[in-house]
Amino acid sequence: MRITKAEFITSLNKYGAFPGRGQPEIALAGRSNVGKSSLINALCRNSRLAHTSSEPGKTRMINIYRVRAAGEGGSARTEEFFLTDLPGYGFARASGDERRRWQGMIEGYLTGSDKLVYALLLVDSRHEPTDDDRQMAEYLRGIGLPFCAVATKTDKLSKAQLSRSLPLIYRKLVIQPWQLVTWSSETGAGRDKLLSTLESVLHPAKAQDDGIILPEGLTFEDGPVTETED
Ligand SMILES: Nc1nc2c(ncn2[C@@H]2O[C@H](COP(=O)(O)OP(=O)(O)OP(=O)(O)O)[C@@H](O)[C@H]2O)c(=O)[nH]1
Ligand SMILES: [Mg+2]
Repeated sequence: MRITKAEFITSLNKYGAFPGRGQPEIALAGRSNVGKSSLINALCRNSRLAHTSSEPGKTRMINIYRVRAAGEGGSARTEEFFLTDLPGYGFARASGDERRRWQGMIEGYLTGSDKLVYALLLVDSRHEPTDDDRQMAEYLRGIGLPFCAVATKTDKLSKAQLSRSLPLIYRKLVIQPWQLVTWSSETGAGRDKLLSTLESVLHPAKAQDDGIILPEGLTFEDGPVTETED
């Protein structure tokens, strides 16, 4: 899958679902500063799409991006889906009230959006996931939303360090190795793998043809197959 266009659509500043336009939504969740907004920019190859910051707590609302993609190999198929950038959790300087508001906003979106088909749970590849990360993984399993983990900022680790770090992530999030993508927004490492994961989520039937193994929790019968004709 090749991304041909990506644009910012809106910020949701209240609880509840994004009205959407029938296209599937994929949410990005993770601690503040883990690199959610940077991932959107690197995935879409547009550094000005989502605002990023070295200060945690940059994204305070649910920001929605519309992405248009084309199939590989000259396929005429194009499709649209939404990436939703959720505010980061675990932001130490946020007040109790603010944390509760963010939690309400994130949970309201995750449970209220019937077009939400998948989530990316980002964790920092350099650290063992926190209790908050584990809770988020459990929450996603609890609501039955398929997800994969994305271990970010791998450019900051050597290969040896990364191979020591990954088992801590599998264990803490209670996931299998194939449910994780290693990622760097700096170098683009992991981009192809993440794009093919997203394609298999959006196009289960095509994935089946190609012999792709779906993320756990999804069957080939599940999920929307959105074919738009140009
Ligand atoms: N070296 C490196 N730095 C990264 C990477 N991804 C993000 N960063 C840096 O990490 C910081 C936080 O990135 P953001 O993308 O703003 O993080 P976020 O998860 O959106 O944060 P909130 O909006 O606060 O929830 C920024 O300084 C980024 O430049 C990466 O893959 N490698
Ligand atoms: Mg952000």
